[in-house]
Formats: sequence, structure tokens, C-alpha cells
Amino acid sequence: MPTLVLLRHGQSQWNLDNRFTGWVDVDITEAGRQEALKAGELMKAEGLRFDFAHTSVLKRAIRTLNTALEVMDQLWVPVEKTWRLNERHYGALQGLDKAETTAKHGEAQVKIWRRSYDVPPPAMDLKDPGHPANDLRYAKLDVKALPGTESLATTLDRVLPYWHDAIAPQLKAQQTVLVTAHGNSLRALYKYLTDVTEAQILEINIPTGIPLLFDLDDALKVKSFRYLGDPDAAKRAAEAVANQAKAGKH
Ligand code: DG2
Repeated sequence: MPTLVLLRHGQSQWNLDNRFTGWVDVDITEAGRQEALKAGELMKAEGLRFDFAHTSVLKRAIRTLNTALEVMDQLWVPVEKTWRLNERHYGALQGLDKAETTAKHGEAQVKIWRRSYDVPPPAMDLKDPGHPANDLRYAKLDVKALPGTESLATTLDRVLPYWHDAIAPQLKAQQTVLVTAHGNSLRALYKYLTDVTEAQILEINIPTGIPLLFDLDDALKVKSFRYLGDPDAAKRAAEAVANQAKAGKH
């Protein structure tokens, strides 16, 4: 049976600092490393044996993947890193404090920027040193493919070619596949896989470091999906993510 696990990286320094991160390459914290270790334990206890793993080109996801695979004694699993699994580019919001942004623009506007399906945050200028066009790791890519901001919809547009070319064929060959990525690049995949509506995806939050296991049929339709470990803990962690932008939150 094709099996897919989606894993958001463990807590990053900017998750802790409550700053919009997007494509900024921040590392995980010690708490994030502990989450990655626990994710590895949960996947090991589930008896998962991965055939392949995919991740982004951002170190918080790469380190989480390596940490979890090491716990499972599966560091040998082949891994592909791709910019297509990077976090959604948060545009001009990258680096800003989430609660301060809410205090300035209001909760409704910030929820639209964070969770709406097709409204992107304000764009980052191409000349901004933080724009991916000015980052060596993307130098071989067509500059037109590199975003200065992304909505969830445009994130899904760049994730999907990778899904169809790289991930889906492995699953169709009955393999067990791990995708370690980010809150919003995983929400995009979640929307695609579960077919939730644009209104429903607004309320979906992916917690850090908790593996989300999908059992798929041969046509890659979702038969069932669940967080590994304590479901209440996963629910509370998702709620905490939703509340990160509340004004006055530190
Ligand atoms: C977070 C998600 O991405 O933030 O870009 O700030 O998963 O890489 O930590 P991640 C960011 P929210 O959309 O939950 O505010």
C-alpha cells in the first residue's frame, strides 16, 4: 500500500521568535531538535521503513529530516532536496514579528495573508537582498520561477510539478515516502491530497515535528490519514500555530 508521511520541521529559531520566515534559512532550536527526535521515535514505533525522502533546500527541514532518520537508523535512505518544497515565500512580511504585524494591520488581514488560499502577502522587491534571485542556491533556476511572494495557491502550483514527477511515481510503485517540509508547503499538499475546500484550508494548521501519515490507494486517493502519537497533543499544537499571530503574543 502506498504510504506517505508529511513532516513539518521542528521548531525553528524564528518560530520561537514569532517572526514570518518563508524562504529565510533559519535553523531549528534545541526544542526543535527534540521534536525531530520524537518524530523519529514515533515513525520508528509505527514500523515505518522509508524507500525515499524529499525535503526543501532550507536547513530547518533538512536537519529535521536527518535527525528523524538517524533515530530510525535509516540515514541511508536516499534523499532529494528541492526548492519546490520550500516554505511559501512570505514576501515583504519575511522577518517581521507576527503579533506586531497583527497589531498594525489587524487580525483579519493577517489571517488572510497567513491562511487564505489565493491572497499573497505584499511582494518583496527583486532587488531586495532577501529575494531568492539574489541567493546563490537558486542561481541555476530561471529567475522568472523565483517568487517575491506566494499565496497558498501559487505555492501549490510550484509544488505540484514535483509531486507529479518525483513523489507520485514512487508512491504508485508502492513505496513508503517521507516529505519533510514546511507549514505552508505542506498545507498546499494537504489541500491537494484531501480535497478540502478553499474555506476549509483556512482553518488547517500544521504543527511542527509531528508526522502526518497518509494511507493511499493505488490511484493515490487518500484512504485515511492521522497524526502519529497523541491526537490531542497534535490538536493543541495546531491550535497554538493558529494563535501565533494574535496581537500581544510573544
Ligand atoms: C512559517 C509558517 O513557516 O508560518 O514562514 O513563518 O513552517 O517554515 O516555520 P515554517 C513561516 P505561518 O504561516 O504559520 O505563520
